[in-house]
Amino acid sequence: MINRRKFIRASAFTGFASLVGSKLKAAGEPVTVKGQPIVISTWKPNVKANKAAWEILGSGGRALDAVVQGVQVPEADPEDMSVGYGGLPDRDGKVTLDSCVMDEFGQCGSVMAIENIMHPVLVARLVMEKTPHVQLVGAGALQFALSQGFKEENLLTEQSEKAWREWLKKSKYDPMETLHEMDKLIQKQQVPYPWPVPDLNHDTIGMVAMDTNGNLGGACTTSGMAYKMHGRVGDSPIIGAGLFVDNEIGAASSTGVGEEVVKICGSHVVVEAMRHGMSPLEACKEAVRRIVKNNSKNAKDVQVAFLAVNKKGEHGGFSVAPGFNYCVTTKKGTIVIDTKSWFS
Ligand code: SD4
Repeated sequence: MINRRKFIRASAFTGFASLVGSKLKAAGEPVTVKGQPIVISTWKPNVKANKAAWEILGSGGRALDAVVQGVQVPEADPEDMSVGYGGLPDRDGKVTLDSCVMDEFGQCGSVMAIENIMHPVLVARLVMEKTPHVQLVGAGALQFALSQGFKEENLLTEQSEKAWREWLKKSKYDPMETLHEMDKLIQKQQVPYPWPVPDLNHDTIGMVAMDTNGNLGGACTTSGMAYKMHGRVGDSPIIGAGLFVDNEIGAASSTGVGEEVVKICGSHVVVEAMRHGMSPLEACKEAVRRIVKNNSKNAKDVQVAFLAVNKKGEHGGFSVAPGFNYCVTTKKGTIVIDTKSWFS
């Protein structure tokens, strides 16, 4: 946990985008941006994931390979209680994972509610590459993983089990109430992470990248909302909701209350807004606006955040409630950006 606090902070990041922008071809033509790779990911603890992704991107590798390598970092980290190994379980005490990938050809794959596999992102990639399908769920996803040589592992750590047993005492699934409790704690400055669940380090990873060939790729992976109903699937593994990549335009990903993201096809909205001329920041704000509109009575209590990158290498993020941040890595290094939000 201590390492997680050692992050470089920044409130703005400029310069790089304009360099890249000057190399763009006329509107309408396929755009190739040489030489300016970039990777961005949700939540500041994921600077470690960016570092892993950069090992590939920085040496000219493919965006898809980079993001798949990057998101495996939190998947394998038992301290990260919202992704992969050590992820908080559902209400029945089972760790169920959601994951997806999408590449520059518009190909994609995902696994939903898969159990006992530490790196669901690798299985999602194989669904894309080796099956005629896009999505595999639950037992079928596990069966496919095993057929590809993956080994079953217990992903419920002592720490996560303890948190679950504590939750069982009340057995109340209420993301809104959790958020309020978190707000109180933050005001007392007791916790490093503003949102959401009681373990204090909820940080589903959505990661999108552009490589030296100007190609885009993305991955999103999570253990989902803690103490969810068994079988619940969030936005993260749903193409168009938790992740969307269009190699002509840009890529986007989301984090937060997945149900709200699914209802507006969030990441797809962000990419389409960029297609119609919005910057990544404006596009993320447009998706947030739709979520706020859908939740007119309680929008303040529904945390959702988006991040996006476009073909110029510009990036942006925006959230419903304050507290979202994202990591950006380019040749210049890594920074963490605290985003603006709809509500203050
Ligand atoms: C979900 N969107 O399962 C995920 C949760 C999340 O940071 O992103 N948490 O709904």
